[in-house]
Amino acid sequence: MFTRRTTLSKFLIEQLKGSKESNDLAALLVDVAAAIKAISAVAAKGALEGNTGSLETVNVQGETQKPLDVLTNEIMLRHCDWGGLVAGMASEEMEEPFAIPAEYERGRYLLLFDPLDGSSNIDLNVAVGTIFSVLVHDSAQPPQLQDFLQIGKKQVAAGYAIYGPSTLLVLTVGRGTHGFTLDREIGNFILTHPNLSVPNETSEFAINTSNERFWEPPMQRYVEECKAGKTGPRERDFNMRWIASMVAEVHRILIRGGVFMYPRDSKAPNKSGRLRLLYEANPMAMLIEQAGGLASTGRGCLLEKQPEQLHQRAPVILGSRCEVERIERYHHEYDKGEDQPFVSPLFNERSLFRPEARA
Ligand code: AFP
Repeated sequence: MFTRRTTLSKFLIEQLKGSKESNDLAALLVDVAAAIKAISAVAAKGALEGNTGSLETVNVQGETQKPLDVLTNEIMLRHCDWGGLVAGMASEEMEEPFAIPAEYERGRYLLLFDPLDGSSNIDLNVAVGTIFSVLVHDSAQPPQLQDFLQIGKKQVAAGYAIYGPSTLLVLTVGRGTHGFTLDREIGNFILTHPNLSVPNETSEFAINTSNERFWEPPMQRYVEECKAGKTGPRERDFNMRWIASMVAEVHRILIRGGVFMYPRDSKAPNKSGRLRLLYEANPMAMLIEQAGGLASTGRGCLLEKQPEQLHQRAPVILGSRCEVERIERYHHEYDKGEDQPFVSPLFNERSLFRPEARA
């Protein structure tokens, strides 16, 4: 049984054979996988190692840091800075890009990551993850901030780890999206979910509906229609999920389909969305599109959005193709003044909720 299993290293060597990206990319992804194993081990210790609760520090995003935010960031840096494979790194937890220490060689890749996505879930023992993206830096000079600001289409690899009942690493090097489960006894990631595929159709959506009043009308229209189910224009019932951990939402979509939305809203008018373009949106968009799904800002291809800042936020709508296309259409119709917002039957003329009906 063991001899037939495909390990991550074997898989990467085979996938990258003949590709423009050499064995260096495989070696970097193996370093990332080693960091993920270490993060999986510390996350699993939970309160035993004092890894719950909050610190008094605030990161560049203005969020209170958790002990594991700091520790996992350090783990990612230390596993990847020494091998002569990366030219520089950037993390959601650090204001500026990380320069490779002078004693180490620099390579041709830029590694960008969110070391612990969904960290507000840590104290609840709910699934969290690590998200990463790899870009190319073809220059002998150390990278400047500008070098990290590449569109998502330029990623040569992207992936995430999900720390749940088991630890999985899901990645793409531009040849499909594949999942590996960590065999803890042996210490290897084993290919268990080859060629993940997002179904075109779905009846499941994920969005934080507590923000509904801040959304734009096309998003309100889409969600109203889903909630109306069989009695609405969609003529079928939808189910909703919200885990508040993007890795867990994207993982569910890669396994059984669905649509995930963190759209533009007016809650914080100076930010265009909640999720970070370079550390969350772009890598997840690449994984979803490599699995046959679609990723959009609502008004265009997410992977073509030009980043202007390292910690820039972006609207994210991704998952099953038919739903993402529908949401894009609703934005389009709204922008052209051609939309027909849906009014739920619960609020129409015969509604029980009409004030006079309640009086
Ligand atoms: P944290 O990493 O700060 O916990 O944020 C997680 C996240 O960026 C993403 O994983 C979730 O989809 C989203 O935030 C949840 O946000 P809400 O606060 O709206 O639930």
